[in-house]
Amino acid sequence: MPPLTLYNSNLSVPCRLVRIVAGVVGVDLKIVNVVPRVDLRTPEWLKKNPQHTVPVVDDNGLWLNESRAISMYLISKYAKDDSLYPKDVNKRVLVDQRLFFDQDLFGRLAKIFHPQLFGKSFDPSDVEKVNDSFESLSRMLEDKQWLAGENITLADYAVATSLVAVEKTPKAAGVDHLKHANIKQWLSRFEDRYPQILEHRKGVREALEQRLQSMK
Ligand SMILES: N[C@@H](CCC(=O)N[C@@H](CS)C(=O)NCC(=O)O)C(=O)O
Repeated sequence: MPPLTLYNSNLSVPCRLVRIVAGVVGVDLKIVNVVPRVDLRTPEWLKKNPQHTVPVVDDNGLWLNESRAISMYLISKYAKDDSLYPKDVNKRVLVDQRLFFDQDLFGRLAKIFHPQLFGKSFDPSDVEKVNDSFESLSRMLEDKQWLAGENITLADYAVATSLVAVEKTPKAAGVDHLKHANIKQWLSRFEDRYPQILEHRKGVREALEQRLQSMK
């Protein structure tokens, strides 16, 4: 199978999810780094991805965007079984429910980390919204090993990856998901199962440092 192409930014947490899921299901990715706000706004690119965001995946002419949708696709098409994203709709809906939560969680985190990339400051009231999401996440994990059902699923990969974005939040915001014992224990269980997440955390930290240096 020829490799799929991922249009990527090392600073992008959604790109990390696609790289993680591809690795877990055994799909080779050719990674092409782009600067989305510059490269993806040409008329040609906007036909491929009207949202001008990374990640974008080209699977031999099939153009995909939205990290969670790409992940569902990679698992449905290439995984050896359906454990990460079950075919049984009664199980799948639990994963979907968490993935929609995850999309919202990432959006809330973005309101804290995004302004600094453009030399602006975050609005403190947005930190409260992130903390509200952490409280919800903690309740979801009460007496649970994993986020959706008995086994690790795409929901765990997606939320654990979104939490990598905490690395991008300014220290002054005081964003700390590890204050919640349920989140801390689940994340440590996740890291035991998937230690590569630590490399992605480091990669995002380094990409952020480079970006902030380049703005000086
Ligand atoms: N919901 C999207 C979010 C993607 C996203 O926000 N990508 C950012 C980088 S993390 C981007 O490409 N921004 C450039 C832009 O919006 O022009 C996903 O999960 O793929």
